[in-house]
Amino acid sequence: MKIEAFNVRTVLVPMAPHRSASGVVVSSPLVLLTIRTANGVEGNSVLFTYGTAALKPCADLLRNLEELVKGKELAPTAITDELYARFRLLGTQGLLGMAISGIDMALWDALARSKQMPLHALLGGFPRPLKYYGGVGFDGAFASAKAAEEWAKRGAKGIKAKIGYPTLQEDVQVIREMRSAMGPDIALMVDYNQSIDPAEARRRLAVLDREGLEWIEEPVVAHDFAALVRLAERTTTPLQAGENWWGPLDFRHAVDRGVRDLLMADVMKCGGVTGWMRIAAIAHARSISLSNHLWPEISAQLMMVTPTAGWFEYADWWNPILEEPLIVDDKGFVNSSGLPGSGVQFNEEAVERYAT
Ligand code: SMN
Ligand code: MG
Repeated sequence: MKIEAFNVRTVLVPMAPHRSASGVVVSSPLVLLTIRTANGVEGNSVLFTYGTAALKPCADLLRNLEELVKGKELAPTAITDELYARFRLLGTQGLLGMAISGIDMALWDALARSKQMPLHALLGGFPRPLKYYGGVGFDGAFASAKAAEEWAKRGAKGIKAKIGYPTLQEDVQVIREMRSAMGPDIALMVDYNQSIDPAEARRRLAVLDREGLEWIEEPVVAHDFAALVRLAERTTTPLQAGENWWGPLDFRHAVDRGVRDLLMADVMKCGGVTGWMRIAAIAHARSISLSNHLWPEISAQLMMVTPTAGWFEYADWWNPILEEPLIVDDKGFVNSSGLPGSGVQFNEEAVERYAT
C-alpha cells in the first residue's frame, strides 16, 4: 500500500484561556495532517503549536516533507527512522521533531485503519479503561478551587493544578483551597511548567512535601536532569517530567542520569507512536510509571499497550474538531471509542468553521 499525498490544514479552535507559569494558551492552534494512501485509506494526526507564531511554519514544513514520504510503502517505523536519519545535520528537535512525530502518528493511524483495527489492537493490546486526571489553569486560589470542584463532580480521580506563583505562600494556598474543594479522596498533582530555578525549587519543594501531593511536575527547566536528580533526593513526593523531551534518546539520558520517579511523554514531541513504544520499553525495563501529555485520543491507544501506564491526562480542548472524541465515564475512567485507527477522525464542518 503506497503513500499518495499529504493534506495539511490549519485551524484555531476556541477554548477558555488555559494559563500556566510559563504562558497562556487562549485558543488551540492546530495543524491537521491527513495522509492518503493509493487505495484510499487515510490516516490523521493533530499537531499543537501552543501559539500562532509557529502554526504556518509547522504546516509549511509538513508540506515540504511530503515529497520525502510520497510513493513509499506504508511502513511507519521504517519511514520515521528514515526521516530522523535524513535530518541529522539540521537536527530533529523543535518544529522538525513535531512534524516527524505528526507524520508517524498519521501513518500508524492509516495502517490501523487499513486493517480495520483500533491502534491498541494493532499494537497487541486490550481496550482497557484508564484512570484519568483533569487539569486546572494558573488562575489563582479561588478559580483553581472552583475548577477542582467541577472536575470532582465529573468523577475525575485526580486533578492537576498549575502553580509557580510569585510566592510559595500562594502555591500553598492554591493547593489547600483545591484540596478543601475536592475532598480527601482525589489525587492532587501540581505542575510548575519549568518556572523556578533549582535553589527556589529546593526551598518550595521542601514545604510542598507536607501537602500529600501525588506528584510535583517540571519544577525546573526540562533538560536540567542534574537538578531534577538533586531535587528528587531531597523530596518524598515523586517528581514528574518528560513532556518536553525529544524522543527515546532524551528519555534514556534522563533515566541514565538518575531521573527515575515518574515519566510523561508527549506523543507530538517524542517521535509519535514509534517513539512512544521505545520510551514505554525504557520505562518498563526500569519499572517507572509512564503517563501521557495531552493528545487524549491517540495517547489512550498507547497507554493501553504501555506496561507501566500510570495516570492518564485528559483534556477536551480539541473535541470540537473531532467526530468521536474520547469517552469519559463518571467513575473517573476514559474508554476507547473502538474506532479503527488512533481515534482521530475530523469533523469536516468544524474544521471548515475554524480554518485559518
Ligand atoms: C501543559 C502545558 C501547556 C498546555 C497544556 C498543558 C502541561 C501539562 O504542562 O502537563 O498538561
Ligand atoms: Mg506539564
